[in-house]
Amino acid sequence: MSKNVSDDSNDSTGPAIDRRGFMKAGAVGAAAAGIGVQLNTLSAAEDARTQLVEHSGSWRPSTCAGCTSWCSAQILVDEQSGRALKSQGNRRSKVHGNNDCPRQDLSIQQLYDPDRIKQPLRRTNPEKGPDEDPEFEPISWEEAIDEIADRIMDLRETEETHKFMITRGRYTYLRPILYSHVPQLVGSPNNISHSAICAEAEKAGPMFTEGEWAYRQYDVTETEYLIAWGADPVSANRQVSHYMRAFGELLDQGEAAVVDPRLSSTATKSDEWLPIEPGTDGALASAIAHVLLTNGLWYREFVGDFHDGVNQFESGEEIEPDAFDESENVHGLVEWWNLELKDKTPEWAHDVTGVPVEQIERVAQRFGEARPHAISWLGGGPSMQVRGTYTAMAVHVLNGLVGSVGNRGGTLFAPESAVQGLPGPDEYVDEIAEQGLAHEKIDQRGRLEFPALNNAESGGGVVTNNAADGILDEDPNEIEVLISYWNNFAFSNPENQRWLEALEKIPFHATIETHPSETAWFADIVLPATHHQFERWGQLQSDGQRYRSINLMQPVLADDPDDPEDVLENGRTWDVKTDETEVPYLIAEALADRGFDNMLEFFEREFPDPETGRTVREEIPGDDFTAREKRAQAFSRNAIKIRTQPIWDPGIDHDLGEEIDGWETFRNRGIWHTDKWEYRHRWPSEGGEFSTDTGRFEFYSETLKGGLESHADRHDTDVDTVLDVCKYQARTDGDRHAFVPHYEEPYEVGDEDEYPFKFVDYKSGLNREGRSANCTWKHEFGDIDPGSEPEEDYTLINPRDADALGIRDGDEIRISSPTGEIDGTAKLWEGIRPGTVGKPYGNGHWAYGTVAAAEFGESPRGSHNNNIIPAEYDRLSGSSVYYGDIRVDVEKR
Ligand SMILES: Nc1nc2c(c(=O)[nH]1)N[C@H]1C(S)=C(S)[C@@H](COP(=O)(O)OP(=O)(O)OC[C@H]3O[C@@H](n4cnc5c(=O)[nH]c(N)nc54)[C@H](O)[C@@H]3O)O[C@H]1N2
Ligand SMILES: Nc1nc2c(c(=O)[nH]1)N[C@H]1C(S)=C(S)[C@@H](COP(=O)(O)OP(=O)(O)OC[C@H]3O[C@@H](n4cnc5c(=O)[nH]c(N)nc54)[C@H](O)[C@@H]3O)O[C@H]1N2
Ligand code: SF4
Ligand SMILES: [Mo]
Repeated sequence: MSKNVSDDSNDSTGPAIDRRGFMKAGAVGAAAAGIGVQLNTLSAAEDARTQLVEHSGSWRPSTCAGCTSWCSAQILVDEQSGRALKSQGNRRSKVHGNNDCPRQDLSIQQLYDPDRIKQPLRRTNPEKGPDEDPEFEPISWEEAIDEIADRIMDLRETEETHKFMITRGRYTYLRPILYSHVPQLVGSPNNISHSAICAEAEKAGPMFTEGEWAYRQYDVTETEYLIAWGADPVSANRQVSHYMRAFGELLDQGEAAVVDPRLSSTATKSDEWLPIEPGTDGALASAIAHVLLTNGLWYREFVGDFHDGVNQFESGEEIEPDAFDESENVHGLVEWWNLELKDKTPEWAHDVTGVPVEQIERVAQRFGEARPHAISWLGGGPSMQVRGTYTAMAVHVLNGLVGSVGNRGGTLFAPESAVQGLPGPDEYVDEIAEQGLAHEKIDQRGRLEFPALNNAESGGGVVTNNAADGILDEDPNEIEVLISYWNNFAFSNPENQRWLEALEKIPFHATIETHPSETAWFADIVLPATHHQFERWGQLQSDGQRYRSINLMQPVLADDPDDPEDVLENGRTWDVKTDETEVPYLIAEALADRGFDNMLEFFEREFPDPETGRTVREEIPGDDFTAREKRAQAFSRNAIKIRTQPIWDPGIDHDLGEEIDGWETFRNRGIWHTDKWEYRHRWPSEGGEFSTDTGRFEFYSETLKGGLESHADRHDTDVDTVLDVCKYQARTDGDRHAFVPHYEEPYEVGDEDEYPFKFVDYKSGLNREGRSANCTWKHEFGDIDPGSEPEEDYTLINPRDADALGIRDGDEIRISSPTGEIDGTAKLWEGIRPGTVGKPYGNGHWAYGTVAAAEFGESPRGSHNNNIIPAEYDRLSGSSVYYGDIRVDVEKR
């Protein structure tokens, strides 16, 4: 893949663009992007048009972060105009190859979106609120950075640096610089990520069984049976680009079942759909485990067997612990059976879940017969619920029973890769910062009611959404200066109304974004961000096909991405900068102007170019702002070279994967692969070890026990009190045992009589997390989601329920919960379980752009699910809750 060396690609960065403030940007459709790509290239292979265009273009690698698959991409850049024409999977990728998903094509619309923020803006209306037009005025980067530096200096001078806060959403692995180093050097513990509104509860499943706080990869091309629980891998979840294609192969050699109250895209292609009552997955999982054991379908090589080889698992019967010889791989099978499973028959589960007995038996039987090549695939649906940690355990533990953990055709983690951590700023932290850092965090993690047991550590994880309450209640303290980036917390958090109030309250807020989001609406300074896929340095990774690939993001629109000047001149559509690197570098220079130079010292000394050894100041001297801007870009490039150095520097030995002979080769490929995951290597019987407290796969979780006990000790109380305060039913003795995977009843918000339905939120196949709302194609092709139609924001209702309510197709309806109400349009559809209503996430923007909103700044397009989803938590993981627990009423308007 050679780099474009065309001479004339420098002179055009696009058509004449309205450079006024974003509030004034007019409505312009996709055509205004001025590019020749039509939607018939969506996800297409290299068709005639592409081939034609290729004559004048070159493919340049970068990475798509349209979802957490983080696919390696190759982008066709037209040499005449310097414009990106098309983006598709990087053919070098061993994870997904040339494949991508339809969302990748939307990235081009995002890049050239005429509603993007094009230059820094300053608020002139001092009042903040949804109805207050910010009246932004354009300012220069220098003015904007100065203003931020002044506000940080105010906090430094009064020694109140803990009143500084950073929020981040999506990221690249250059994230420590702005997210961790900046607050550490300024002196604030308040860096709040979006992780707990994303999928942390899901990680609790593998954590408290295998000791891995991580997502899995699934060996689908080798599997014989797959159960997907509230995950929709051909449309959402992770590594969609790979699974979309591999799903066909899976169906050739095996079977798939989907557990979901909604007929998802994956369910439409599967052998079985189990339309479960929301919030009851734990019951189904326990019943499947019950059938696996009573029918003798566990994988003996992994789990062990009875002394005499005779199966003693019988419904309702306890087992003597020493009747069973556990293998050295596992811990606590008999305890789990005795404490949870023995009475969890398919009949019992049918009453709880509504899934037919025969279907439960059949799916369990087929899953067990496929052992050890059988996958229990956990998504956010069953786990992002008030009692989701236990459901996550109940679902994931099935992989242990059938011996598919780390095994062929099972669930795998990622092999270790050769990237390295960035240098840390410890030596540059001064006394003022130290005292600021000693304060409690604004999300209150670690308090009795928020264990957030990331890696089984009390307060180890974030409680994203609770930071709004922390800000509003000034508990533990007031927040005076906020920098937010790559997130839209005013929209993306459940019961998001609280974030509107919190943002209203913060005296100074700067945000770094591509779009004029709801969050930006409350900002004092808006900084235009580079688009991650086309305009900046960064690194992400993909896991699949037993590999981890390390994927580079680079400013592909520039001819020489290594040259800061070229990147600044030609690599960007507008006057944009990179959140994670350039903005903090410029802030550091401005802080040094004001007498606080620790940050600049750190950036300059610790981030030399690893090839030349030069610091950014040696490379680009001078003190005018233009020199600073170039240094900021050089800093960005150095940071990514440092992060990836072991991959491309032949002087650094590793035996972790591919060998690459230099930076330029790596840059031109844009991707590096680990060696393949070795099956079974973590099994103690094969000389390995799990990362749990016992080193074994835990059916009885000593790891959770340890985490809970240390949290209880910290608060001078006992585990049962912790569980009670945190709204779990589990106790250290009794029916629902705290240390084994088990079923807990859904914790419901709202009274059943008043709110007879359950709400099913889901991700649209064209939602790029929250970021494609202003793409016309997202709306135009809305029928990609089963049950939906183009341009509409439908609420799915089962015809039986609609009939009882007198609601017909297309009727205007109102959906209310204890938290709020939203309007919708009814779509009668059999593919949603009776008693539930479904609605995709992502509509209801009143800002973000002229496509996303009905009238920008005035009225929403469609309606917003987070208005009716209450701010509840799975407190063991800190996660926000979207599923299973949300009761609503539906009426005709
Ligand atoms: N298309 C698309 N893909 C994406 C993203 C995107 O925005 N769009 N975002 C990415 C991100 S950031 C993440 S974190 C992942 C998350 O990916 P997933 O974990 O796969 O998705 P969620 O949206 O969390 O899960 C919602 C699913 O659970 C179902 N569901 C709801 N309630 C229940 C229940 O009680 N039980 C069961 N069994 N199912 C239930 C819903 O119908 C829906 O299918 O997706 C990534 N992939
Ligand atoms: N009801 C409901 N709520 C959800 C979800 C759901 O399924 N249902 N999904 C949840 C999940 S899984 C997640 S991960 C969160 C995501 O929520 P957040 O982390 O808040 O992120 P988004 O809403 O995706 O981010 C949007 C912001 O990023 C900016 N942006 C877009 N591209 C770029 C870029 O390249 N660089 C920079 N600097 N900014 C950019 C845009 O201006 C926009 O304001 O939402 C969660 N909220
Ligand atoms: S699966 Fe996600 S990361 Fe991959 S191409 Fe699609 S949107 Fe981009
Ligand atoms: Mo997410």
